[in-house]
This record gives sequence, C-alpha cells and structure tokens, in this order.
Amino acid sequence: MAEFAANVDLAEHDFPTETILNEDGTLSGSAPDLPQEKLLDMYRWMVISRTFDQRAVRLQRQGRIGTYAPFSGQEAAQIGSFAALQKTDWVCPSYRELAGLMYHGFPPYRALLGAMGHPAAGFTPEELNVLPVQIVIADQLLHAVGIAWAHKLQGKSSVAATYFGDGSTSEGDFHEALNFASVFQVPAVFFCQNNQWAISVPVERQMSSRTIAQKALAYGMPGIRVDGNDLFAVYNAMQRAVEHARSGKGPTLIEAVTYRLGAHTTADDPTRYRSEEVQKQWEQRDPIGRLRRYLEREGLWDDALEQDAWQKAQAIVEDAVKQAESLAHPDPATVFDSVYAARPVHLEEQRAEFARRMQRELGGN
Ligand SMILES: Cc1ncc(C[n+]2csc(CCOP(=O)(O)OP(=O)(O)O)c2C)c(N)n1
Ligand SMILES: [Mg+2]
Repeated sequence: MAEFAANVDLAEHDFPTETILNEDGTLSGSAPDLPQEKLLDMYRWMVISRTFDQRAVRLQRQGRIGTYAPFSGQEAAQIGSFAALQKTDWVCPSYRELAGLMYHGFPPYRALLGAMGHPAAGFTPEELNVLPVQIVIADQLLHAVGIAWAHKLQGKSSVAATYFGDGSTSEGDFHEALNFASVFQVPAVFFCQNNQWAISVPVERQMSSRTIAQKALAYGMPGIRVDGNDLFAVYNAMQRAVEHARSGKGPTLIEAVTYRLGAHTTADDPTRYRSEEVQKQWEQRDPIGRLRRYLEREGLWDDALEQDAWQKAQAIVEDAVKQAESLAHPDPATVFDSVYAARPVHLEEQRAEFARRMQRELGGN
C-alpha cells in the first residue's frame, strides 16, 4: 500500500485557484472585457440580491414566508457566471441560485413564491430557459445533460449550465451526469458553488479529494477552480467553459470557492457547527465590497451612486414583496394536481377526503 501511494503524486494534479480581483480592489490579472454598463449592472444586481436575501430572511421570521435558503456571500459566483450565458442557453438550478436567476431575468416577486408554497413556483416564465428550482440534491445535473444532449442532436449551439453545491458531489447523480456528459461530449457546464458546507457537514468531511475541480480529470473533461468571490475570475472561467461547450468540445466542471455567510436555511443555526473566526475571515472577503473597491478605484463609482443603488434595491424588493403577497392564495387541494397527468385512484380518494375535512372545518358542520 505504501509503495503504491508513493507512486501517486497528488500535488501534480493540483488545481490552483484562479483569481483576478484582489480583496483591496486591485487586479492581479487582466479584467475581462466587459462593457462598462454590463459591469455596473452586475454590481447593481449584487446589491439587489443582497437586499432581497436579507429581506427574505426577515419575512420568514415574521411568518410571512416558509423555509428559505439564503445565498448571501455567493453573489459573485452566481452573477459572474450567469453573465457569461445567453438567453438561448438553458439553466438547471438548485435552490440557492436566486441571485443568478434574478440577474438573468427571473422576476424578484417570483423568486419569493417557492418559500411561500405557491404552485406558480413550479413554473418559470415562458421567455426564460430555466428549469424550476431543484430541491432534490444533484438531480438537476442529469436534467442538464439531457438538455445538452438534445441541443447536440438538434445541431443547436445552446449550452446547458447546471448549478449545485459541494455536498452534491457525493451523490451518484453527480458522477453519472459527468460521465454521461463526457462520453457523449455534450455542451454542458457543471458549476459547483463550493460554499464549504452541506448543511452542517464541512467539505473536508464530504470528500478526501483536495479539490472538487480535480474530479473533472476522472471524466476526461477540463476542470477549473476559481475564487468564487471574485466576479472577474468567475466570469472569465464561465466564459471559457461556455465557449468550449458551444464550439462542440464538450463539458467542463467549474469549482467556485465561496462561502455561505448565512444559515443553510432559516431552519438551521450555523453557530452550532461553525467557528466565529472563520466566519469573520469570510466576511472580509465579501464579493460586493471587493467589486465596489475596484469600481471606485477605476472612477466608475462613488458614495452617491452607492447610496442610490441600495435605495433602488430596497424599492425593487419592497415591490416584489407586495406583488408576491397580493397573489390570491391557492386552493390547498391543488397539492393533489400536476403530480400525474391523470389522478390515480388513491389520490382521488385522498383529495375527496381532504375536501370533506376542509368542508367540515370551514363549513362548520
Ligand atoms: C437527495 C437529497 N438528499 C438529501 C437532501 C437534504 N439536503 C438538502 S440541502 C442538503 C445539503 C446540500 O449541500 P450542498 O450540495 O453543498 O449545497 P448547499 O446547500 O450548500 O448550497 C441536503 C443534504 C435533499 N434535499 N436531497
Ligand atoms: Mg454547500
């Protein structure tokens, strides 16, 4: 065993973490060629997303929405990568991608509907090529492979991008998806947000690989490890992966190293398993402050613009809350619908029983 181990030099297969934007707002490489308007729009959406996220947590505390999964800290990973996609591409998200989805065109009020238990959360607007948010860990990777394969068979140049977390890499679906994607050379991008935790399981206990990116090697596809709090490095990595897929060269696995600043969901208390010291270190690496420092250095941003961005974000989020809360409450019996094309007998019976009970409770007899 020792002899065998001596023959494997894991350091040779290391994937260095790509960075461009330093924490003080200076550059350690060349910034991607982004039009100024697009760059400022990305920053504004980071601000809107952060405002949305904080508001959603408060709404849950007030009992106005159900369980919610915050994404604060992951805005650069999401918005930086979505910015490299086109509207004709497809996205298969998990539950933690609301910042990216809103930047991509998903209306903020609709982003609240999942946590409100509204049936409309199961549908995405017609004009967006986005699948409904996936809660079942890693299932969406297989959906992306299927969509990408269809693109290939139809001779389309569209790409399918899928988003997932570090914990998802332990699921069989992750491995099946990567294998299938590489065997059939489909135009897929696997975007992993390694936010260090899968609920209370740290990434060191999730796997003994040094990186997630290196798993790409086993499937014969490129792997990229990137600083997920660096908007420029993320955009750059995603663009290369999307180009690679679009030009028929097959899939890529990207690992964006980031951190979820909040709880896993509003049902979780991370102070029970995370150290305050590490938390503070990551707060220093906040992706929003980092980009703002760059924009200020470049003379593209100042205090007045900053104040205006947060105020507008507040208004957009308040409007979203109003719109979401003004929707008619769905008929609870709709939980029996849309599971099967035609309701089977047992669901018919349960639906009838449910209707009788509702009648008793509401009708008073
Ligand atoms: C198949 C499956 N198993 C377990 C769960 C319960 N669960 C919900 S989130 C989660 C952790 C996922 O961690 P990660 O992939 O790192 O994503 P993150 O939540 O950190 O974004 C688990 C185990 C689930 N939703 N689906
Ligand atoms: Mg995680």
